[in-house]
Amino acid sequence: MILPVVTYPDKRLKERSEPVTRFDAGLHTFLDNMYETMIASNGIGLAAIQVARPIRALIINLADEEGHQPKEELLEIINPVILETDGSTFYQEGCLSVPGFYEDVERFETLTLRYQDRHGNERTIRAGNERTIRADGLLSIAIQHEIDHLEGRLFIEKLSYSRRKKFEKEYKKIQKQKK
Ligand code: QAP
Ligand code: CO
Repeated sequence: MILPVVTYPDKRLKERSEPVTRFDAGLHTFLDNMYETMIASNGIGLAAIQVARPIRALIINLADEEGHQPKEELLEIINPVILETDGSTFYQEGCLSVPGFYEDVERFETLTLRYQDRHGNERTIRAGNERTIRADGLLSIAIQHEIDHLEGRLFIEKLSYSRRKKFEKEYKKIQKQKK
């Protein structure tokens, strides 16, 4: 089922999401619906709050070199915790909740992440543990972007004052064109 995507300036996007405690069929159906919604909207990442559910769940499905997005590559990340970060990098980000606007944002270059899968599987951290990701490149950026959603933060809040003003102006224009 495709769910409606909450868009800026909807106040719900500022909400802090709560930890997932039940890894049941209801969660699995919801994650499946998130995936369907993300693909239908041409997205590569989606946090639960973007479809109006304030829970600490996000999905990421990056495209490969051929531009394909195989479902086998889908990452379902529940209750994530960033353990380590390193470096800094810029990338022109977008967001399904801020349609039509893209701007350069600074992020950590690499990070180590601990999270749970849809079954709640999580283990103590050891090198090479399958529930710990060492992410770089676009995956690292996508993880940081989506975890920000869990804290009620949008990428546009990371822009400088002047770029933020430019955004507000452009976004109004984009919104008008849609009507
Ligand atoms: C977050 O973003 C992200 O404006 C995912 O009209 C951003 O999927 C991950 C999208 C940067 C890594 C790097 C945006 C689709 C999709 C739009 C998205 C639009 C249609 C954004
Ligand atoms: Co987003």
